[in-house]
Amino acid sequence: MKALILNSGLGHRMGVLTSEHPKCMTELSPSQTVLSRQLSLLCDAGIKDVIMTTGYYEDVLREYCLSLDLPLRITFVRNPIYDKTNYIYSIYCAREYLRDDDIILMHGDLVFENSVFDEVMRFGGSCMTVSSTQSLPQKDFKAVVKDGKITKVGVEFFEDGAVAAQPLYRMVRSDWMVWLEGIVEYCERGEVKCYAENALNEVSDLCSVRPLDVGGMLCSEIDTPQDYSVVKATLQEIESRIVYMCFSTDIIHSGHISIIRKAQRLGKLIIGVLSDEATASFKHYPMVPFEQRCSLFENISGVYKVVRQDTLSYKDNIRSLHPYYVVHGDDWREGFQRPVREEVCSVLSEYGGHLVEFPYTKDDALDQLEDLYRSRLSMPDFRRARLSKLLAMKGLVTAIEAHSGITGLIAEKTTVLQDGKTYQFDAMWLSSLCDSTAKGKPDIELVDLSSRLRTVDDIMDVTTKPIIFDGDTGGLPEHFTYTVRTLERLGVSMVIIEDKVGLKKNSLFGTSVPQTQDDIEHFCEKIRAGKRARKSRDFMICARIESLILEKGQEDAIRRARAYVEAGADAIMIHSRKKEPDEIFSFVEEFRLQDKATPIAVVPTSFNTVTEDEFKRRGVNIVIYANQLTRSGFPAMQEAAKTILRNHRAAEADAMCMPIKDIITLIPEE
Ligand code: SPV
Ligand code: MG
Repeated sequence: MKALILNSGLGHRMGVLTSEHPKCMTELSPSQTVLSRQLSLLCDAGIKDVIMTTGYYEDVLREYCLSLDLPLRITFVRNPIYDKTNYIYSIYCAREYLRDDDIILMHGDLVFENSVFDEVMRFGGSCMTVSSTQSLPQKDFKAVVKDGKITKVGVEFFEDGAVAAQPLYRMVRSDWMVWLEGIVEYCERGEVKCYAENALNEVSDLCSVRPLDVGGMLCSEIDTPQDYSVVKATLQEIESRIVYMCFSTDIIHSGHISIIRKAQRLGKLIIGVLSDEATASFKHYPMVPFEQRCSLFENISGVYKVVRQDTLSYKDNIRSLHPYYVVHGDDWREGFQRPVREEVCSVLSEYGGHLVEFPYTKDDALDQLEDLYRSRLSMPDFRRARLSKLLAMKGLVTAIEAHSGITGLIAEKTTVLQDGKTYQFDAMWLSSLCDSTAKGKPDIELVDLSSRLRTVDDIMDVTTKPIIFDGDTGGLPEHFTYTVRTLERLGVSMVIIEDKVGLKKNSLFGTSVPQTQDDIEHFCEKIRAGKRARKSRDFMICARIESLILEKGQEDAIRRARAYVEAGADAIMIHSRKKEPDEIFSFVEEFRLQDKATPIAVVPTSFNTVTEDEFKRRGVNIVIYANQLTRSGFPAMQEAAKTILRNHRAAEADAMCMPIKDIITLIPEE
């Protein structure tokens, strides 16, 4: 594609503005003229060849073009009788350069906003820009449109079907050749003072030039000083429009750069960088920390500003920045981001902002990098370290029990979008109760460590989230040291051991079964042994206090908590089987009087009405949903089994089952 820019004319209606140079060199801003703007747009669109007709102040024009130092091959073609002819003759002079390609034709005094040019470049076929929202100008071009095609262009057409038109054309070669031959004929019979469009009008039935309606967008010729001041002010307003995009990516690739470049063409680009927390909530823990992700974007030329976006929802940033445009790839029309998009549209509509969506380009190289990163997430060192990072980042983390590969996948993948935020569990709880139950065994430390580790391995095989391991009593201190090393090596983030000895029973039995609490010093010794065995700083040992379960009172619980922290516990867990959360709240309150830092874990199985927000407010850091998948899954299975038995066939159980198609596609093959 070549560009043809017509710059031969005198521009006499501009007065002093054109007394020393051609009209196209009129300044639009201290750093831009009409011509430099046109040429940069051509460069951005990847056009390399420009044919420029010259005449008036030709030397000044040539020198100016060279000084711009743009990556363009400009062929200057002089119209020797520019002062006696119209541009039809300039095109005639340049005809030999114009026969071999599609042509973008523009008058040298035409100023159009970037989006107009983008649409011209995107147009399939030949077109001329028109504006259906503009009233018909008295002196300027009108195009007459019939059956979607332009039949005539000129200043004299006020008839039905006429629309205001601007001399910016995209001409595919075959259509252009028809017009060019018309121009040649006109000029060779001496008709050199009319518009080139007169020649087009005679052959318009032999080519197909369609109107490209640019509505109210800026696309104007500058003929007079009045035009000049209006266009200049409009352009300034357009270029100061705020454009907003948000990114959560760790890696910037060519697809991002390309959409950023497109967004920059719409105005001043502000980039929102999604906070670590928001990113982790819907994707995965960011590989590159927030500050570094910000500086990635700050270092892209032409990015006006980088701001933080705290939620997946754009609402707050849109309300504070008031962008004229929000830009996004069109991939968010479907999937979990769809409600986010809908909210963006509704917030923008509050003040007349616009959403611009560019086609999403799938990038295989990026997908591979993401896969690589995802696989690293599951590597022991990465996975293990993530729990302490999440604790530091979020203040409160949630864990749900997992006892198999499939429950691990549920813990890993279940996502809920609510009020513009995405919610996921942060971690998995390797419950002794659920692991034993899945194996049909009682929760009495009967399932040995090797078997429990097999479950850990099954889960780790298909997930990336951090794991909190229910270590029961931890066994003898001498054994616990090995457990710590093994778990740590596997990539488990935390082991929780409870201060009980003898035959361990599940805490929720409370005092209805004999259970013995360890003595403080003995349990502290176990903690110390575990801490000595630990190799990495990010593996945590959490001491679980059973005083409330065994009705020993808060004082005992607090005394133990302090002793365990003193012995090196990285976190404490306080357990209760009361329906009301009061004893938990009162323990947390008292513990926090002296210790603000040590993370506190709770297992709200019985005191299940307390929300995560309330726990967080009261100083809790880890909420473990210890058995809900097991308790919901098994009754459903039992019911299906009973239904088959009752009916002596499976048909009646079908409604309670996942369709076969879904179950076989539930788990991806890679
Ligand atoms: C488990 O899930 O195995 C626990 C928590 O230890 S609880 O069942 O409440 O004791
Ligand atoms: Mg347990």
